[in-house]
Parts: sequence; structure tokens; C-alpha cells
Amino acid sequence: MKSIAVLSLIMAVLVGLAVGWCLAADPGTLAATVTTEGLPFPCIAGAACKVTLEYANTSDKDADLKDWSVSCMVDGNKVEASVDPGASESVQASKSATAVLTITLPESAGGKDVVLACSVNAAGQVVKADIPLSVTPIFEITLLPQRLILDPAGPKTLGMSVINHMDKQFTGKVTITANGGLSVDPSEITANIDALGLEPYMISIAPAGKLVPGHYTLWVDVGGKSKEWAMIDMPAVAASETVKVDGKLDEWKDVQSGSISSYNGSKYSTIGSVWFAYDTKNVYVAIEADEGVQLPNPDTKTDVPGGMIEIAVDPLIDGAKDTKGGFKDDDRAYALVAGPNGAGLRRTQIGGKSVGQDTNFPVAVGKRGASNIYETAIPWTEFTSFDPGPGKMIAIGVLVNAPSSYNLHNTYEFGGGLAGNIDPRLFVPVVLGK
Ligand SMILES: [Ca+2]
Ligand SMILES: [Ca+2]
Repeated sequence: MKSIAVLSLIMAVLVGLAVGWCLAADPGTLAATVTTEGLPFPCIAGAACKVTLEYANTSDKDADLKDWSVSCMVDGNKVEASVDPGASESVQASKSATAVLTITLPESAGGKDVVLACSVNAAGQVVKADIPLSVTPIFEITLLPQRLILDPAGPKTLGMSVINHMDKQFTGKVTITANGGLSVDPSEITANIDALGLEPYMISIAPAGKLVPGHYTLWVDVGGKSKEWAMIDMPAVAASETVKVDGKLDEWKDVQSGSISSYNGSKYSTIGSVWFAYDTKNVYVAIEADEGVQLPNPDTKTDVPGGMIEIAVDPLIDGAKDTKGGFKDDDRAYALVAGPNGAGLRRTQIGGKSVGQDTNFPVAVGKRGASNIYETAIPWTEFTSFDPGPGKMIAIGVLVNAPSSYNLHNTYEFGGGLAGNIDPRLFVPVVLGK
């Protein structure tokens, strides 16, 4: 019995020592800096870039670094990395050593903030470092403005600059493409850009024929290596016309309608159209929706479950609250609702704070053929920071939520910015006609 107890004690001491030894084996720390090699941008996609790793041996023993092996990942992909000769073979206790890595980041990392995750086998243990890097694209493309609102009457100009971040001249094609209905001039440029040089270009953009109001996209591709895009908006025109809110479209001038559509990833389906008009008192909105879309119904004085129309206005076209979206103080949103006194247009909450939901602007519902017509008027007094007049512009988003019995998609929009995250940048500009 006694000898077993002694043996257990000896075992316990040995295990204790082993644990103590493990705790004492301090692997040190790894830090990293990115050197610039004289260039203003340290890491250019597709080009060699130098990363200096500094290993600090914080243990009380010399560290053997014969087996420095480095592996780096970006966005989960392994990065080509070679270690320059000159890495120390050993690091004395409490001293540091550096190794310079030459890495080549994939072209796809251009323009992104990435994390270069490196691990080094130092002193028989793996030490890791995450290095945040801003990766400069090979060609830096700037388009101004990034959102161009077209003039239905004629071409508008978009400015483009291309910076060549390579240390050699680039001669190659710049291609400019846009959605159907837009004419772009030039659509191809043979570019000669000096090493580390900048070239400016002008692109003329015009609607080719009658273009449906909404968002279009322009893409620029430089040498197949860098891409950039700009949003092109074709504004809707609000007719200068006083409208009788009676559910009939007789008085509406023939201004081009916008379509209320849904995109399921492969094709668009359209549920209806929207028109705008204005006078000194109101901005008028008319919506024609497919007969299957039964929305607030003043005859039955009830809402159809799941059915809803929302209208939102950004009178200043001044962007979103932050990069993710959100309303600003000038913006307003409304919902068409039905109740015991018929249908009305009510203000909805803006950014979670009530701006008075007791409004009840007039709504009339009618029929045209099999379609349902909704007409409404929003007084200009809603937008105190906007002074209406011919040629002025506001942005409007319309969302139609079809009831679940309507067996296509549920959510249809004119423009965007109401389904999902609120984003006034996706509302469509509406120019007040003459
Ligand atoms: Ca009418
Ligand atoms: Ca706004």
C-alpha cells in the first residue's frame, strides 16, 4: 500500500513538472509590417508585395528557427508566398528576428480590404499573425459622378480616370458597356497609360429611344484586370397637371410610366405601372396593378391580408443615413390602408421614430379593364425643405406587396430601396415636367 502511494506521488510530481515545462515553453509573438519598397501603394493585386514578419522570442531560451515555414491565406485562399533568404536561423532569448516574405496577391483582391493570415513555425511551435491589407487594384478606375441622372432630352457626360499602378506602361483595351436602351460613346478605347500614370476620359451617355424610367448600369473594364461600375438613372417625368383623385386615369397626360417589377435572379416579372403628376399643391401618384393583386379595398373597407402599397419620397436626393442605407430627416414614407372610412394614405415610421401617423391623404380605387387603379395625392407641405417647380427633381420609391394568394413573387418595386433594407439611393428620380 505504502509503495503505491509513493509511486502515485512521484507520478503526480512528474506530471506537474511536465505541465510546468509546457507552460514555460513560451513560443514568443509574431508581428507584421508591410513595406512599401518606395511605391506609394504597398500591395498591388497581381504584383509582388513585401511583407516583413517580426518574431519576438519572449522565452528564456534561444529559439531555433531552422524550420521557418510560412503559409498565408486571403479570403480563405492560399496565397503564393516565398521567403527571402536571410531569415535568422536562431533567435536568442528576449531578442527578435525578421523574415521578409514576397507574396503575390490574386488580381481578384484588388480594391478590397483583406486579411492576410500567416502562420510561422518558430522554435517548434506555430505562431500566427493576421495582417490587415488594403490591396490596390492594378488599374484604379474612378467614375464621376458614381450615380448619373440622365437628361431625357440629350446626352450627359461621365468622367473617368484610370490610374496604372504597375511600374510599366499599359497599352490595351478599355471597354464600356451599359444596359440595353443606353447609347455609350465611346464604347471601346485603346488606352496608353504610362507606368504609375493617370489618363482621363469622357464618356457620353444618352437614352437610345424611349427609355423606361429606372436604374441602369454602366460597366468599365480595363484590360480584363480591373472593373468599375456606375449607376445610371433614367428619371420619370411628372406631368404638370392637376389630378382628380377618383380612381380614373382619364386626366393623366401621356407621360412615360414606370414599371413595378420583381427580379427573381433570372427574370423580371412586372405587376403594374406607376405615373406621377404635380401641381402647386400636391404630387400625385397613380398605380395600375394586375387584377390578381387585390390591395386595400374601400368597398369592403378592409385590407387584404399581405397586400400593401408603400410610397416613399426622398425630396432632396441626398443619399442614405449611412453606407448601409436608412432614411434621413427629409425623407417620408406612406402606406395605403383601408378602414371603416375608406382607403387613405398614412405616414409610416421613419427610422423607428414616429413622424405622425394620423395623416389620411386621399386615395381612390378604380378599375381599368381587369386592372385595379389606385390614385393618391401627397401635399408638398410634407416636404418643407423642397421647393417644387418645373425642372426640379425628387426621388420616389413604390413597393407593391401582393397578397400571398397571388402565386408569383410577393414583392414588386418601382426602383428599389423599400423591400429589405430601406435605401433612398435606390428610389427613382422624378423630374417635374413643364
Ligand atoms: Ca383621376
Ligand atoms: Ca433625403
